[in-house]
Amino acid sequence: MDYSLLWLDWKKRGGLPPWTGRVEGTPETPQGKAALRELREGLAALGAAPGTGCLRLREEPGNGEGWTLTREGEDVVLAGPGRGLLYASFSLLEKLALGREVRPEASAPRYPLRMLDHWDNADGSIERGYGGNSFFFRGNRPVCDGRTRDYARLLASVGLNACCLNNVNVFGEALELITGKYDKVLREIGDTLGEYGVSLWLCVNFAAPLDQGGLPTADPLDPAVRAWWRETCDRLFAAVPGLRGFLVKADSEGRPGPQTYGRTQAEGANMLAEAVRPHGGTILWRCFVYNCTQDWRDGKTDRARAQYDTFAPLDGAFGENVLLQVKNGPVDFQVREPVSPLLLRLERTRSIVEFQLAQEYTGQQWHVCYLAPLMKEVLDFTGPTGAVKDRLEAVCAVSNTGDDCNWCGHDLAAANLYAFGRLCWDPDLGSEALAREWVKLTCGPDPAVEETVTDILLRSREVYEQYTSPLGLGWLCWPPTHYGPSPDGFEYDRWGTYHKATCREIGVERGPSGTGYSDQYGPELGALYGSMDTCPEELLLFFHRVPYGHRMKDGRTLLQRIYDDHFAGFAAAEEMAAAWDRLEGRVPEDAFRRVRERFKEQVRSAREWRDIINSWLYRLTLIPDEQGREIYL
Ligand code: GCV
Repeated sequence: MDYSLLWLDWKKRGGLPPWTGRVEGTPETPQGKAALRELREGLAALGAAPGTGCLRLREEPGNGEGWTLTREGEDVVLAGPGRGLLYASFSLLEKLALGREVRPEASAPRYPLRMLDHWDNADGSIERGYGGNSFFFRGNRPVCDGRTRDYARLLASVGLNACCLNNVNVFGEALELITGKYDKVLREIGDTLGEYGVSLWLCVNFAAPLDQGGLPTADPLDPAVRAWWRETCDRLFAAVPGLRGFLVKADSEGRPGPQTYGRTQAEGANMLAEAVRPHGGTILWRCFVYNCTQDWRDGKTDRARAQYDTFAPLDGAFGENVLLQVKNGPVDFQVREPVSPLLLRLERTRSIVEFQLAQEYTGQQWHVCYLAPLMKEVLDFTGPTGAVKDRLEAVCAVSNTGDDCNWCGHDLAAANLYAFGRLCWDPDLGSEALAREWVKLTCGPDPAVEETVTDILLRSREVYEQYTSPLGLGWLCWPPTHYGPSPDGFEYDRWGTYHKATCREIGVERGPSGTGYSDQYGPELGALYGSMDTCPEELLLFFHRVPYGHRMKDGRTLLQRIYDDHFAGFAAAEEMAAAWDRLEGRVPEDAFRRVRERFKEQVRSAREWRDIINSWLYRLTLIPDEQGREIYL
């Protein structure tokens, strides 16, 4: 095996309870059987020895995911349907591995759909992938092998239950995934994932009736198009029993969609929903719809507004088996954005929030950036319509995995995968607790390692934010790769992501006197965000065009705050790298070396960010740093 098992690499430890020596039960479902196997193998690896009592698995009928743990005399009983037993087993193994007391409890997931989206292409590359190539596609075809199974185990171990195999941008051989050509291997993948309770999803091309079906149109209201999708789904769902539905990127960044035919997003989504409905299928319809050919001279169009403006008026028009998939922020996975107002607005439409574990704009898995705090911020965000986490039906994230030996490129990026799964099961868990758990499960019980790595993880997002793009401004990165600084890179381009910096002020005004974006939050939040005086400072430059001399709450000018953040962020990156160096000999040698290499790059890049952003603003303003630190002309 040329890859690690991440947190599932159970390590021998003493002091296991006596009932762990024997596991009994005769589960009948594939998931129940997987639970039994995981427990037997996991307990043996943890060093369980024969003792008094035993661990019993009691499989109950049904397809639910909840489970209970009770004591019966000297025995411990895990009860639930097969899928529940699977989650119970991993939870128990984790507790034992962490040395925690095992107490009676009941657990059930908060969301029925907890999903990872792969942006894997059929040719084996991964769009915005930073952990190697695809392990789902090799040689321009899907593959099912031992890694598929280990991946399913990893997902199940943190409670994830769905995975979308291919990139939302569907091209090349991926167009054939629904045509019958790959039914056999898709079935194998579906079954392998299904053994671990993970359902299979595919991204489809909205224009497939035209591109693959040979029809003259893909108009969602055309009877022949509707019939084509129905027949395609009838065949596909019968051939691939693990399939649960489609994820669709339509009318987005050049992808075809209903707009071409003058139809609404609801008409497009509902047409597909009707085709998958007889098979119990669901359509995940992405809301990432905006004008990506904006003229930078056009000061009226505000990309941040686009998704709400398109979808809010359609609330209630979507079929029951449609979920609108909404990115966590209104623009695109920047290190800091406000919560998407669409997530607060939809009332009669089911929704799924989309996070991005793939660190496209957050350091590309060369920089540490622990994303649990960002995800918590979104899930816990409470507006007049309640907390986001209570309004959602489902949660998904763009996966950060690939075929690298450590799955994620950066060893510490696996913490994001772990925390994401756990938060989907229980959004009330805390970022710090999850970080600590992940460190201990991955690196063992050394307290120095736990403290150091937890501290690095918890600081990492803020540090990244400090040395890159300040106060919600975003988009100062190099356009071709989205990595490294290039403050004017996006400025005169078509993406609708502008800072409009002059010698006096910076940012786009999105309050009532500007694009009016803040009004999408309703009266209370709209007023909060809409005024520079009340807008939370960390989002000041997302919402407002601000003079450099604007006084921040602590009395510093905006410009000085930006300078300070960049100096502090770089210093913190150096500190984190030094802290990691002190762990030499305490973490496995290969992981130590890999992470040290990544830190070298992070420090190099952080210095570049600091100097380029500070110089850019100094050259614009000619206002020096109050502390006289070096800024380059
Ligand atoms: C998969 C951003 C990324 C694209 C991505 C797109 C999306 O624009 O840069 O690579 O496409 O988001 O989420 O669809």
